[in-house]
Amino acid sequence: MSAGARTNIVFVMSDDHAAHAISAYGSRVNSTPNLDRIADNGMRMDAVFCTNSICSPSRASILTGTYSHVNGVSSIWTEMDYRVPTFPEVLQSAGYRTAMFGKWHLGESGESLPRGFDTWTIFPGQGDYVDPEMIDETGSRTVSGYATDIVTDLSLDWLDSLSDDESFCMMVHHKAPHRPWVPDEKHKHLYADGSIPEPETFFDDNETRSRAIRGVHMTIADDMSADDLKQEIPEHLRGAENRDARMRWKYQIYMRDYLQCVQSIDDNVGRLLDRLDEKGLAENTLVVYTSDQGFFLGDHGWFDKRLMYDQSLQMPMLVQWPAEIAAGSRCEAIITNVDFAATFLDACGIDAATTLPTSQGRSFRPLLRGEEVEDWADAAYYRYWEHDDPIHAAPAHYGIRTAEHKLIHYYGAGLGVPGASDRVFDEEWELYDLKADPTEMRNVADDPAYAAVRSGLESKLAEYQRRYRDQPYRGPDTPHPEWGPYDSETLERVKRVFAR
Ligand SMILES: [Ca+2]
Repeated sequence: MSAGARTNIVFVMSDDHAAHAISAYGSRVNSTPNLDRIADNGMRMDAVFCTNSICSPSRASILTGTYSHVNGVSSIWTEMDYRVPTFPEVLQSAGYRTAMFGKWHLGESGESLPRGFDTWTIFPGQGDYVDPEMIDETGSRTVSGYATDIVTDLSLDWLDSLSDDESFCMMVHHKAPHRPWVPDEKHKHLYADGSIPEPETFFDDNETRSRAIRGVHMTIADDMSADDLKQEIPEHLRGAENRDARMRWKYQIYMRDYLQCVQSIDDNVGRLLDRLDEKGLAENTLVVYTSDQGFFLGDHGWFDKRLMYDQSLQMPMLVQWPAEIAAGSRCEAIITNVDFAATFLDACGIDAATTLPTSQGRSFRPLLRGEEVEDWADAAYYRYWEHDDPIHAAPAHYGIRTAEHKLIHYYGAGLGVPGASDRVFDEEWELYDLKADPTEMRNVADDPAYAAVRSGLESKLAEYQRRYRDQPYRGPDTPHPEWGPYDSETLERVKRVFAR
């Protein structure tokens, strides 16, 4: 087959990069000219949502096209076990050259390592920013340099090794800008202290939210540690009376480091785009830039993710594919990470329904071409399983997001998921009117004026749970029927990590 006959895929995914730290999305805090190039060359997607806002589960959903309750990767303490297959396995069996570089975070036991790739080189676990250890099929080694550069170098070398007649799928997974936000030396002059605007919801008192949410350990003021900041908190900023000043001081350091990490991603995406241009591959290559989920950048006073509010729920998604996508286009259709696998196979001319029958997603290739799809989903279903983990204390919940509203049910139990606690909370609900209240400041779940809206959304939630074969909460003593028993080794590993 000659070059250009089949579509290539370059999938670049960072870790915890929120859309509101990309200038193509109107960022107030930074500028990302190379990421913006993808949007200018192609499409900015405005309503792409993760289905479980945390690293490992999002990655498993992307690879398999399934929800956490189907693929079994429900928390960061679960691993890929390939109970359902992945789209790279399908592409490889269809003759594609396939590669995976960077953050895997789906386990390093023999059973959980990458499959379906001709070659792979990954960080163990979360990976390190500087001189990281990396593993491949031959073992482990330390690689000198900065992680984002290294992952890009590996990717460029592999691209150069391909012959002209080979179609390929390359997954480029950056560690950045995940905690602990260690920038490259060459970006440390950027974002001078005090220069970064605070979000408008920075001092949200979360007054109308559920009790479980008011108890999360994700506040910049009280939960961001000296380790996170790489320095001690000064004496004059300690204590309850100095909370606001302490929060402002921490925010500047946190965001400076985070945005400096993002800047390295932007530089390196530029290198990758340049190479595709130089090699004449750009026209027929679907280039995707996304992140495994969003992140709170001081929004509502928080950092981290997990929750169903938009800053965490939304995945940035910029795509270029000149052969099919009009330059400078936009898409507002609701899409989830479960839809990626079917779409990528479709883009390569492969029918997902027959090759990846376990997929729960739907190809959005027609939307990339700018076509209207009359019966496209009008909501995204979400479920966070890692209930009340000892570090973040974020409650388990599920919910539904439409273009106008968001309904969330904090059902308050871990149901035996690895990493979840066995504390049971009261059941609580939240409802947000995204048109009247786009920053989700006012929970109207119990407002009589929204009774009909809530009832409609509860029906839609039930409909989507049936569609994706998930089960509603039936009490703390009724484990989810889809869960297989987790092996004792996994459970022991969870206990060891939390004991540290
Ligand atoms: Ca992540």
